[in-house]
Parts: sequence; structure tokens; C-alpha cells
Amino acid sequence: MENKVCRVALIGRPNVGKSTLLNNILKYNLSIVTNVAQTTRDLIKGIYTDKNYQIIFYDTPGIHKGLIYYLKD
Ligand SMILES: Nc1nc2c(ncn2[C@@H]2O[C@H](COP(=O)(O)OP(=O)(O)OP(=O)(O)O)[C@@H](O)[C@H]2O)c(=O)[nH]1
Ligand SMILES: [Mg+2]
Repeated sequence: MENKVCRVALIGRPNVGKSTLLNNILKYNLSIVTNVAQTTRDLIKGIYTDKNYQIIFYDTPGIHKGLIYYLKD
């Protein structure tokens, strides 16, 4: 069977559990989890591997209101 790869970006407001979700999917503590908003500052890549497919997850710093306002100016 042909192997398949897809990419998933975890995007959302700070402190909503993006890194927790990634760690639970991978069953590995890859990305730092704290109760402090904006803990993830850089793009973290984690690869879930199954028999016939791989999913590349991108844990992101998320979406910040300040940045959106900045881009509009
Ligand atoms: N009650 C509850 N708390 C959660 C859940 N998922 C994550 N948390 C908690 O929420 C806090 C933030 O979790 P993170 O995974 O660091 O959140 P994040 O979206 O990656 O945060 P940033 O990297 O700062 O944007 C931690 O204290 C987690 O333990 C959940 O499903 N339920
Ligand atoms: Mg995070």
C-alpha cells in the first residue's frame, strides 16, 4: 500500500491546550506545557507514525490579537 503523509498545524489562542494535545497524540512530552500563556515561542514539529501513514504536527505560538492589529496597520 502507498504510504501517505499529511501536515497538521495546531493554531489557536494562547493557553488553550495546543501543546497538551500534541503531546497526548504523540504519547511523548515533546512540547512544553505550563499554565502560563505564550509558553510555546517557536514552531515545534512532531511526527506521528503509523504503519501506512505519517502526520507531521506543527505546534505553533498560536494566534495573538496584538499581531493581527499590527498587520492591519
Ligand atoms: N482543564 C483542562 N486543562 C487543560 C486541557 N488541556 C490543557 N490544559 C491546561 O492548560 C494549560 C495550557 O496548556 P498548553 O498545552 O501549554 O497550552 P498552549 O495552547 O500550548 O499554550 P501556549 O503555548 O502558551 O499558546 C496547562 O496548564 C494545561 O495543563 C484540558 O483539556 N482541560
Ligand atoms: Mg504551547
